[in-house]
Amino acid sequence: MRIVRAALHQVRLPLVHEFQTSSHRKGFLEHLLVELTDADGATGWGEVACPSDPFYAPDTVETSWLVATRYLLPAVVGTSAEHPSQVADAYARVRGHRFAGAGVDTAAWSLWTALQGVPLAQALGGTRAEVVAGVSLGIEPTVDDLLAQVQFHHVEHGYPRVKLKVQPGWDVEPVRAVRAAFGDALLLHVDANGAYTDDPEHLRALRRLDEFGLTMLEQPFAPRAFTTSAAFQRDVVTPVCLDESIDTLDDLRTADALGAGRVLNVKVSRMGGLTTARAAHDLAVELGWPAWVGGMHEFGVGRAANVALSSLPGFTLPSDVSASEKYYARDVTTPVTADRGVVRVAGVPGLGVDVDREFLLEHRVRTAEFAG
Ligand code: OSB
Ligand code: MG
Repeated sequence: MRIVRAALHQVRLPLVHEFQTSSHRKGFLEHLLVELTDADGATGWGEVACPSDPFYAPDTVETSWLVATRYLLPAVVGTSAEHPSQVADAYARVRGHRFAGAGVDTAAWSLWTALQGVPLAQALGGTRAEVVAGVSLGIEPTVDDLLAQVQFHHVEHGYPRVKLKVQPGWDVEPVRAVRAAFGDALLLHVDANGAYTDDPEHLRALRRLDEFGLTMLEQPFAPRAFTTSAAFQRDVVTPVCLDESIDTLDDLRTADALGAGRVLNVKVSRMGGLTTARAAHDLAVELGWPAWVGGMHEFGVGRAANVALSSLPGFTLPSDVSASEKYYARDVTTPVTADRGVVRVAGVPGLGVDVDREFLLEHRVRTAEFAG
């Protein structure tokens, strides 16, 4: 394929339910959509699912826009590639800024699979026709509000796995309440987004979570706190899952060597695209780490890529790929849907969803275009 044109669209969509993590609260999201066009006029889409603020990762909408418009898109326009995994070679000198790179890499995969006439999932090595999805629930104003959210998503919509955002002061109590109300059969885990430190009070609260049979404790400590995480993992039975700690394959090897965790959250955004996410899947299998696909509240473009990736055989735990409707009343693509927590993997060539260009343009904040 030869990439002759690229566009970057910043698009703002309202969220149906405000989402709060240990670091921020959001009522709408702005993501960037990358559109790559081949010499034959075919297009491929990718999503830069970065938060507005640098609280999850250093990346923000503004930094991703800057790096994509100044470095990534000018570098890829005019290049040819035999395979989508080669497209990132054009900007290999760029350090970090993986969210921006993820949008470009995903657009290259979706363009190439459309041109080849194969489903994205199949091209990635996927083997499943459907994937199991879980929901990620934010910090709520009260425990009762949280129980209502679990009731709605787990009981009424049938999502088999529930993940709760936690932070110091909102941890043992909400977990105990959810266990008491919904029982031990619920696949339950917590995600702290790195909000805990080795302060003895923090460690005491985290250790108390060990008694609730959680599937995992996701990212208790700061991204680079590998030795703190390793010391904690030696103390508890619950597996520590690493999210923010793992940007590269070397990070995963480091975590494995130190014993800093036992479960891997693979995110396309955090790892710079489908190419590295797929390689991380392979390495997790080799190292014996159970893995699953995480999300960043993606619009339909990134969500479809997450579903395709989730179909790989080493992703043995439910993914954060709930239906579009959990987040958006209307999406920029044909929606990703779930039936009792099961999402069907698209069997059509390319990404598997259609972009609604008219709706996208209605919600667009700005666009930059590149031709070569
Ligand atoms: O840590 O998994 C996370 C959303 C924004 C930032 C960080 C995270 C999340 C989620 C979202 O948990 C899960 C989803 O997209 O459904
Ligand atoms: Mg996480």
